Amino acid sequence: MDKLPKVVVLTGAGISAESGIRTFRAEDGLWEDHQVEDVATPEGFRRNPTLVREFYNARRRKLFDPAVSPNPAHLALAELEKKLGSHFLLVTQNVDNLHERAGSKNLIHMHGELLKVRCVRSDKIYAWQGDIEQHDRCSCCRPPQVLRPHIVWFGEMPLEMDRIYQALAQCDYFISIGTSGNVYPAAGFAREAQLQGAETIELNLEPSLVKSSFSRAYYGKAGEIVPDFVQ
Ligand code: BJW
Repeated sequence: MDKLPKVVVLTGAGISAESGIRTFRAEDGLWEDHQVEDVATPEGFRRNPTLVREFYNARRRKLFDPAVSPNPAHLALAELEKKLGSHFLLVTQNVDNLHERAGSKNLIHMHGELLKVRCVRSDKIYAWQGDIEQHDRCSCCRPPQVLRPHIVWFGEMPLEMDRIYQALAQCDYFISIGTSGNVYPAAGFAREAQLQGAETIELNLEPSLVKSSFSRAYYGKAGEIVPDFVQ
């Protein structure tokens, strides 16, 4: 078992594109229809909670669309985890549930999850499948408090950073899939892993903004190049 390489995989919106989930920065991406500061910042939520709830409610509903399901890239990563066991860590920036539906277990959702909400006062997290309505409140506080999407917005600290940096420091391979390299700290992970001695590989539709952090790169659709690469 000790001879198995240690692998950290980072995924972004591109891995779910072929499953019917929109990316952020494409011409038909989510940010084309919305101002980032209106829907993905704590200030935006304070200004207009109804707009923000509706933005995430619509995206949560999409996860229950029968046409949305894991594609061969999600499935290939779940297979890789079966081979590598605890030597494998999957860090996703995605808030969808397609990695877990494909069977991935050792998984960190660093930007949160659509299927969770949390109390604005205590930070207690609740599983949530339907819409968040204006009247929905927590059951942890007296008086009950407002619930917000369990999503990491701009200016907020991404989740489980200590565990991620520890894995980056120890990995032999760092593989980045379907992310544009626009958003930090995730965009800095490849450089971090490279500085610590890992081989870094980019699998994406096109060169990302941080392409110089990778020693190898393969370009194409995730559903095609990821299964080929991890085999
Ligand atoms: C395909 C494909 C196919 C398509 N196959 N590929 C100035 C400098 C540096 C940093 C900052 C700065 N000013 C502010 C910051 C920090 C800020 C930041 O990075 N801002 C930048 C805009 C500059 N970051 C933060 O605020 C973060 N917090 C933070 O920094 O805390 C402090 C801290 C300090 C030190 C250590 C640690 C922490 C929080 C960021 C939260 C991001 N949140 C969002 C929205 C919420 C989630 C949601 O609503 O879903 O997360 S933003 C959005 O972008 C979302 C994504 O997870 C994230 C990344 O996007 P992603 O996945 O890369 O998608 P796209 O659309 O950009 O790219 C898709 C790619 O796929 C493309 O390349 C396509 O080509 C490709 N593709 N089809 C393969 N079929």
